Amino acid sequence: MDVKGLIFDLDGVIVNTEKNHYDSWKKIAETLGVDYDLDFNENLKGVSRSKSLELILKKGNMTIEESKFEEYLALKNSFYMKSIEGLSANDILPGVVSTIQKAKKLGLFCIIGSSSKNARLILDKVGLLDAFDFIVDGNDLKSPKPHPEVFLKGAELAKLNPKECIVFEDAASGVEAAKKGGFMVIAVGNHHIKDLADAYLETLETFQFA
Ligand code: B16
Ligand code: MG
Repeated sequence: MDVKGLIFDLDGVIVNTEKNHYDSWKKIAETLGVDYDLDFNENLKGVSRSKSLELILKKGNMTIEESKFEEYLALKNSFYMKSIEGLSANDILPGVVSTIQKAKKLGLFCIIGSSSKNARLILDKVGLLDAFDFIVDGNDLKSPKPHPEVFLKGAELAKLNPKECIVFEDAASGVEAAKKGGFMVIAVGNHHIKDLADAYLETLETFQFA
């Protein structure tokens, strides 16, 4: 395959922020009286903020009014914002910086494909906002993961065909999105999705440019 672009998911691939999302959703679930654990959290990885709350409500067999729904979304984001106050370059996951540097030397596009509406803020905090040629995030999407829109938009911005890109993902919804879009996808750092992707890496440190 003639690879011309690398598309990286953000939370869980570039930065170690999945723990922050987990802690914030756990607090919301507990407020709602819904059991929340790491296994259930796998369903929320890569999924939009509102879809995540829908899944928690469904688990608890609950419905709430629209205004309450919006309040919980805002509350979750305020917990999350508080938890990432101290985020810095120390939170960049292993192998990320060297992979980007190598890709640039080889003339490959580096693209972010994230469901998060906070993607630019996170990248700024860790000093990687200028490291990517294109950023597609939750603010740009009509259909979030597992729909392929996020990755198709990223490839399109670089004028690339999906077959010319590799997607790196840590979530089942992201792997599904990449596959639906016709991308090769490498799962990173999450054993739960090892068998869903085309390949698996414990960290980006072991990524080999062919
Ligand atoms: P926000 P990714 C996703 O980011 C996270 O995996 C997921 O846990 C989160 O709910 C979603 O972004 C929305 O994030 O509330 O910040 O808009 O993994 O696609 O980079
Ligand atoms: Mg992710």
